[in-house]
Amino acid sequence: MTGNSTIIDPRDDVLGRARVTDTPELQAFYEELAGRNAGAFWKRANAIEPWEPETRYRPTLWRYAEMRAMCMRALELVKPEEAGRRVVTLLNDSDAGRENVAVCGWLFSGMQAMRPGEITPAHRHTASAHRFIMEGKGAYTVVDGHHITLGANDYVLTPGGCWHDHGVVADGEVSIWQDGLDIPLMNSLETNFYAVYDQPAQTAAFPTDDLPLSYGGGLRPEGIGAWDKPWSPVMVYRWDATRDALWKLAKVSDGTPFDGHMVRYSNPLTGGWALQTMGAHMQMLKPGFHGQAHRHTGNVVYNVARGRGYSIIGGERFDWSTHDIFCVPAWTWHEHVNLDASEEAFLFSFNDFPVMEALGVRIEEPYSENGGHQPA
Ligand code: GTQ
Repeated sequence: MTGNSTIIDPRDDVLGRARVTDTPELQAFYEELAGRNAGAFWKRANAIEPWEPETRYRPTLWRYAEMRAMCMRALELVKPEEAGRRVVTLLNDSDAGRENVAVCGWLFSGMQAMRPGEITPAHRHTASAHRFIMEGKGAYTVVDGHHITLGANDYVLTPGGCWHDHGVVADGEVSIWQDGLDIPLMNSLETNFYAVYDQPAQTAAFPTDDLPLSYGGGLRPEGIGAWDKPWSPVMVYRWDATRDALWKLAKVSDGTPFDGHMVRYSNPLTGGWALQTMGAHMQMLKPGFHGQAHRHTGNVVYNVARGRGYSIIGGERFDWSTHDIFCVPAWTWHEHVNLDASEEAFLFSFNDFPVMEALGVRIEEPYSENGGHQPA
């Protein structure tokens, strides 16, 4: 934010916007106010109440080849039982990102790496987590006693307050996940509690994969007791089923001009988001797809599930390929392009839209000029 009493935005030159010119008397007054833990609102009014959202975050991209190498270094250098979680944090390329430990806006993200036979000790926190599995074999997570197996491109929930520990079976392969958490939101709200479990790992209290097998097919099981949690009982959404759903959708629909074909990882009991604070999507861009630009409130972090292309974010081009990660900050124009002429591109993404919706501030605008495309 820039605090300034001089007019910068020409739109501010109207009644109802702060237009006070500094004088020596005012300067002295401002100093007196500052000495009393107070300030003159008009001095910063136009920055405190901008005409439209002004994000402090920048579009940022992390190349998988580089970040994967960083994860491998972390594997060599620290043990998960010492580190708690062996996570390489993704920090937005901005002061706000570094200060708030945010990938973008209200969202934290990190890349978690585990070797076969390793476990990440059980703990819980108020912050919710969800994860997108980038590579590996034999990974699993245990959430409140539910043992969930994980494969590449699966999406899994760890709702706030649930005990969770993770691991990779001894005959598995090194696994790398992208974690998303609402830590910046919980810390801003000053509501984040943390606790460690009294054993390193939970004992499974239910049959393996009981929740996805019970609730995963869009058919709701009868007679096994009501699900009374505010998150989706599916818990894990499999890549094959997600990709097939998009292929089927493309047979009967043209998709959307901005996002191509897109599915939400939803709570089948409500049709809403799978978690209360964070949402997630998988979208498919057909070969040669060039989406139109739009912008919206809320922040989005993308993981290229498969393919190659680019996105223009705030007028800047970011080329991407499989498992690159990039973010689109709030109210920033963006459009996606699949550069492959014969293969679909798949973009996984997670967002803070549930928060925007709960507060009635989910707002979207299409880019109306130039056929819907930002200037190159
Ligand atoms: O697995 O709960 O990437 O607590 C960062 C903090 C993952 C987790 C992260 C966490 C977790």
